[in-house]
Amino acid sequence: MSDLTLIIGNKNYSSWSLRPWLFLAWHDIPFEERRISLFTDSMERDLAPYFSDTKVPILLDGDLEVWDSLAILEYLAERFPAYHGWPEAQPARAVARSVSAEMHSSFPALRGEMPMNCRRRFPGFRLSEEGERDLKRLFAVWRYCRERHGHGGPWLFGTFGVADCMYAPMVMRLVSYEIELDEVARPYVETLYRSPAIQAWVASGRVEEEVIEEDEADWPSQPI
Ligand SMILES: N[C@@H](CCC(=O)N[C@@H](CS)C(=O)NCC(=O)O)C(=O)O
Repeated sequence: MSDLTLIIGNKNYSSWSLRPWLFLAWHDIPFEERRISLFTDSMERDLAPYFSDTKVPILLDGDLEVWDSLAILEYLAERFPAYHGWPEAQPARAVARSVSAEMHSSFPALRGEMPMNCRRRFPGFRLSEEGERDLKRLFAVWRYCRERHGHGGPWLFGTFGVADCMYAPMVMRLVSYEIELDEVARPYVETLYRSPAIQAWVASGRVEEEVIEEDEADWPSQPI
């Protein structure tokens, strides 16, 4: 049994929260979900008891606090080894760590221009030149993983793992902003987006009422 609590932000917007939430939900690991409303008057008060500098996600495991989405996923992979968060083969594991770290530290234009927004669609959306460069790199990363390490299943490293959780918010963005996909990205995006865990997240995001203006892209949109 586990005694886990995951503190997350608004499901519509909080891309960082989605990553560890997905690992827990995917594997049916029991956890308490505590949602705080980002960038509201209550946020500072709600997060004050924690060391994580007023940011989510935060994982509580008994007395232990773990913060930062990648660190939480690392912890969950260790805590639940049966789920093989990282690939078993060392070369694949090294690449999975590389692409997860790259997701954590890179793709600034895609993040900035396409904030995660699960409940809206942005028909005709256009990226800047920097955004297009990031997108090309994203597709190259997925192709590299799928072609070299993706045998045995539809996920980046064959079976579902930490790298898929790290890239899940990108999948959400590609769907919301109706980005044209190549032949590797298309089945990957469809498989992840249609999964019950992601659909449950989207359903919760849809009924949230808060609007965070700075996370609303400057492009005409419509509800899903
Ligand atoms: N690197 C951190 C980033 C966490 C982060 O920036 N979370 C956002 C919500 S998605 C947040 O809490 N923002 C509040 C703030 O910046 O004050 C992680 O991966 O967990």
